[in-house]
Amino acid sequence: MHTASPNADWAGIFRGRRDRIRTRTGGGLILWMGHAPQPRNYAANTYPFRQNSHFLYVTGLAEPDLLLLSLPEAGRDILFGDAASLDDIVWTGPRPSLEELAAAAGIDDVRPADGIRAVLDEARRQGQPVHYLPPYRHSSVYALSRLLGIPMEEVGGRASSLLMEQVAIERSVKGPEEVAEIEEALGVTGRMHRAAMAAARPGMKESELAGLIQGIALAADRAQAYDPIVTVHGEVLHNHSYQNVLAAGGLVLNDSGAESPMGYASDITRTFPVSGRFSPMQADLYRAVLRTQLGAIAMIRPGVSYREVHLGACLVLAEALRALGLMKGDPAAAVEAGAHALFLPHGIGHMLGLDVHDMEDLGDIVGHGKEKRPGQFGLNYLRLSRPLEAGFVLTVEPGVYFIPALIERWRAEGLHQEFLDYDRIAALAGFGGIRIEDDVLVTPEGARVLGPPVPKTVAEVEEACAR
Ligand SMILES: [Mn+2]
Repeated sequence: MHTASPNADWAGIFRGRRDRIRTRTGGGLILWMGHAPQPRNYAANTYPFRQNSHFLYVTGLAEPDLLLLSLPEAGRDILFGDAASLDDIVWTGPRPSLEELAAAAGIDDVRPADGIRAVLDEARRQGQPVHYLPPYRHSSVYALSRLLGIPMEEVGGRASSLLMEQVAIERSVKGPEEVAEIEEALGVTGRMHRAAMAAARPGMKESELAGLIQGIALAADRAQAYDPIVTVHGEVLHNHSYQNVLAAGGLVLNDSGAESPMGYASDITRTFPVSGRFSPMQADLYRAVLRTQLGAIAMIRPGVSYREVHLGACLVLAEALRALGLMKGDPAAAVEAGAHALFLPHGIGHMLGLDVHDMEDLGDIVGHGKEKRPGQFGLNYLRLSRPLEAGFVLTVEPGVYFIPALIERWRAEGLHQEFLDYDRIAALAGFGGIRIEDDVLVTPEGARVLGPPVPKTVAEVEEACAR
């Protein structure tokens, strides 16, 4: 059971979420699939358990092997699960009863797990639709196939697009209790980032820094919201190996975040000098990224699309890179052509919530609505492009990367020569990458950067690295 934010009426909040989604889905049953434990190398040796985020959203229950059925009538939800056996209690200790779990989630009706088949069979006999979300774990595909009597290969395609849309709408706008969770997680995350800056030394391995920051989360009894990126090769966007040695004069990119007690993610990136002081070129490029990030945050308000924010930020970056002699020509024309994507091939950010890429399992409807994704290199990686609404929580994470393979390819193809100074760019091929990322709430007036401040200006970062 959860322990956070004791002042919030969580049972009422969960019931409200279920009722709104039920009403908007308009008839039929909704089958909410909780996660089963995931075996690692044999059945009893499992990965750390993480509940399905949608199930967490409508129940708050982080225990494995639970299913929830929302019936069409208002307020009627049934929690299915099995009480702990004596063996379970001997090996893993006493657990809250299903009745206690249900009460914490605002559910009145609790039944044994095998009782769900009868309810579903009856619904199908009456011709009622059963809505469910697209599963992304094989165990859920298998369970849905058995429960609904449909072949496994058809389970994904028969997921309810109506339910997907309604869940996306409901989960996109964060309530104050959710923002509080994210900010709570950011408290731990801020400590992780400060510790990495203070501890980095030439000769250390990336794994030592990665262990240090994960230890801070573990000591606070928190999971990582995702595998942290702690690397001297910041230009590898999702680099998950920790084998390199920190070299004097180099940079470290740290993209890491803890989860809150209720499972909300935080997602912060900072880039800092191994030796504690940026070189002049590092400082120039760092300031270019920072100006881009602050420019993007200043553009955020309800009604503006995140695609506009992305393109506006790219223009700030192109202007800064032209001032540094890496780009040339008209910055607006360069951005329109997509030339800046050599340095920034990803989107400016994504939704954040119970998932670090919130609801990415629901596909493009979350970030793009009914619009099609753009095809241009760079723009095609946008995770979020749709108009913003108050209550959205987003990451704002521009970067500058020198990706040798990409530079070589573009240069060989003569791509965007009128906007790129390839000689100067090639000279920086071993530079690595810089990214600066914060988590931001869209407010009625604009935007608020969430959580306690993490060192961000050149002076603040060097101060935090001081020894
Ligand atoms: Mn991110």
